[in-house]
Amino acid sequence: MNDQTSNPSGPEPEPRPVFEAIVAGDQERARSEAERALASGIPAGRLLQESMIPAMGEVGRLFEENLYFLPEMLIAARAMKAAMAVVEPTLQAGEVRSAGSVVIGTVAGDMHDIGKNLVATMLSGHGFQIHDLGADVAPERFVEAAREHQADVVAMSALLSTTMTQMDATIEALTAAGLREGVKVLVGGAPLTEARALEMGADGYAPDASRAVARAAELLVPH
Ligand code: B1M
Repeated sequence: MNDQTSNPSGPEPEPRPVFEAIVAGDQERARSEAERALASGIPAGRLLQESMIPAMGEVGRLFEENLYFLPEMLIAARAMKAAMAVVEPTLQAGEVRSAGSVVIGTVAGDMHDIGKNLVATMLSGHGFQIHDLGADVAPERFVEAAREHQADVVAMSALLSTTMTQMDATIEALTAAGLREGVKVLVGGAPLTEARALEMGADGYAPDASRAVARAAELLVPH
């Protein structure tokens, strides 16, 4: 793989080894360096924010500049998932009360699931009961699961500008099924904005996983 792992967009990420292992797509090293970082006392949240998420940003930059192609992006995503598996238990170790039932998925046509998984993990760590439908989830599947699990929140992720419209389609499908009044719709993902979320009729938008938790909690407070 290409060794273009510089990070021109800011200070050096800390700890550097996890960043480098993910960008290089080295699954085993990503896992062991993440374990080493946690064992050395670096908090999981910091590892995630300062090393792991910036690594995926760097992979995106390399892809945009034609230095990485689809296979490299895929291999880096696997390394990210290996490091995620190490930090997840720590992120999940939150409160245990049930904060509400959430059906979550990445919308139809979209295979990006790392951000969605992170949102699901953080929600779970804050006591939400998670029903994760995975990636490439059709509107009808969201509807079915919302009904089956009596969801309080339907949470959708999209990473492609082309798949964002599937969120509109899912909200329409929830309305057509008579479920829209009873659920809150929370959306997020890189191409989304607050304005776009409002336009599609979502109840909430969050730019990252921790704000998704805060937003989900706010949405469920009776007004
Ligand atoms: Co693709 N991809 N990808 N990709 N990929 C992006 C998204 C892209 C920005 C890269 C680039 O060009 N710079 C670009 C999209 C451009 C656009 O539409 N605007 C892109 C493209 C073009 C593509 C393909 C079309 C490439 C091709 O085939 N030619 C293709 C599409 C496949 C498909 O889905 N149908 C494709 C494929 C892939 C892989 C499969 C190889 C792989 C995904 C593997 C996987 O997820 N299992 C992949 C990857 C890894 C990326 C990048 C490099 C990293 C994404 C990621 O995991 N980020 C990405 C570049 C980038 O993001 N800079 C890129 C880390 C993750 C923690 O962040 O997902 O943003 P993110 O989630 C954040 C927030 O967005 C938010 O919180 C999360 C945590 O903070 N959030 C929510 C997310 N969901 C939320 C939901 C919420 C609230 C907040 O509430 C419910």
